[in-house]
Amino acid sequence: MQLLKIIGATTLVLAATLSMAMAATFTKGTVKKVDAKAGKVSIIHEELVDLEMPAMTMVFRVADKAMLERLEKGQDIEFLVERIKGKLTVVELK
Ligand SMILES: [Cu+2]
Repeated sequence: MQLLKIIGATTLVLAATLSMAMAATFTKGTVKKVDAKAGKVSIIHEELVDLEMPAMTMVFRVADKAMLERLEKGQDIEFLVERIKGKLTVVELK
């Protein structure tokens, strides 16, 4: 029983890793506002293909606040978004 649980958990981890690797589609956007205190950035983004989200302006969290130091208003970026604990989060910047 314990072994089955371990196999199940391992399979889940593998599946998650695989889906992350497959979901690595960068999206283009323009920084509208950086909120360093809140650890958030507002981005005018193109379609988020992996999330089936049309182009719009919205606020994202960032996986690491240090990312915000690389961002400034008006900057054109390419970024990777993941849903972390239900919140859309910028996990990578080009
Ligand atoms: Cu959006």
